[in-house]
Amino acid sequence: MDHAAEAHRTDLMTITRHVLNEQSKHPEARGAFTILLNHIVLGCKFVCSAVSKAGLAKLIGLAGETNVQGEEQKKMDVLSNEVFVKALISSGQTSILISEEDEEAIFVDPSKRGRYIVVFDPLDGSSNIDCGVSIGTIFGIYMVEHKDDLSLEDVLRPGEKMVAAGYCMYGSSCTLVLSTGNGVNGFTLDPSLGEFILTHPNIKIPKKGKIYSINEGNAKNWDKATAKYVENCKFPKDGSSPKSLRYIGSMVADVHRTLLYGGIFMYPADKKSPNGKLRLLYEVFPMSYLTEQAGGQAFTGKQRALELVPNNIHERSPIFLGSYDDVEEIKKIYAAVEEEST
Ligand code: FDP
Repeated sequence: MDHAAEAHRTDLMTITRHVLNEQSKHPEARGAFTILLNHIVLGCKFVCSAVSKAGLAKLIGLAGETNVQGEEQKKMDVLSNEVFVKALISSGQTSILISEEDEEAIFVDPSKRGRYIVVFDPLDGSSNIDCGVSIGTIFGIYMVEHKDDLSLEDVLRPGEKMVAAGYCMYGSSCTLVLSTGNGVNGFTLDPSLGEFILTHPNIKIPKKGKIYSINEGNAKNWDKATAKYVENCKFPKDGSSPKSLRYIGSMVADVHRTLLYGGIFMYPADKKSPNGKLRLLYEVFPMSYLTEQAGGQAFTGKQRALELVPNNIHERSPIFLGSYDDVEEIKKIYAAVEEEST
C-alpha cells in the first residue's frame, strides 16, 4: 500500500482550513476574513443545492409566478440574491454590499458592520438556468477605507485594490475558485461531506492557449481591432494552427475553462454597446483579479482592467482576459490600430 498517496487522500484540505493556514501567515489577522468567507461559502452551497433541484422543485420561472401549491415563486436569481445578502449581513463582517440584483448599494446597519465590502453577482449567466448549463456566483472583496465616514467612495475603487475575489460554478460539480492575493486555488464541493475540498491547488493559466471565446453573433458591430484579432485566430498568418472557438455564454463557465485550459475570453466594446456588456465591479474586476493571479492578463481595449476607476456601481466595461501571450497579441493589435488612426 502506498501510504504517502493514502495520506494525501485522507488529509482533506477544506476551504476553511486553507484560509486559516493563510491567516496564520498574518499575525495581526483576527479571523474576520475567515468568518466572511464561511458566509460566502454558505451562500454558494445553498445556490448549488437550489440550482441542482431547480427542475424538480419548479423553482425556475418568473418572479411573481405561482407554483402548483399556489405559493408565489421566486426566480432563482432573486432567491440567490436574498440568500447572499442575508448571509453577508449576518456575518457581521460587511459594511457595504453591491449586488447585480439591487440597483442601490446596501449600507449595512451600523450595529452589524464589519471591515469588508462585498461586490457580487449572485447568479451570473442566468439566461442559461432553464437549460441546465453551468452558471455561477462571482464576488470581489474590498476592505473599508473610511470606517467613520462610509460612502460609495469606498466602493468606487480600482479592482487592484480588492483583497480577494472568486467565483463558484454550478456545473457538473460545484467548484469554488478563490484568490486572496496569493495565487489561485480551486475547491470542489463534496456533497456527502458538505465541504469544499482543495482539488485545484495553485492554478496557473497556460502562457498561450488554443481557444478563443466570444459571441460571434455581434461581429457586425465589432471594432477593427477585435475583428482583426478574431480573423487571426481563424486564419493565423504565422503558419500555426487555427484556434478553436468555445462560447458557453455564461461568464463563470467561460472564464473557468480559460483559467484551466488557457486561451482568451472576450466581451469587447462594439458599435451597439460602446462599454461592452459585462459589469465592471462584480464581473470584470473579480475575473481580472483571478486571471492576473493565475499568471494571465486582463485588458479593456485601452488599459489594464484592474486599474480602471469605476464611476458608478453598475458600470460596464469591455474585457479581454486570459493567457498572457494571447492578451499580449490583442494589446498589440489595439496599439497598431490606434497608431494607424493618428
Ligand atoms: P447572462 O446575460 O445570461 O446573465 O453578465 C451576463 C452574462 O450572462 C454573462 O454571464 C455572459 O458571459 C454574457 O452575459 C453573455 O452575453 P451574450 O448573450 O451577449 O453573449
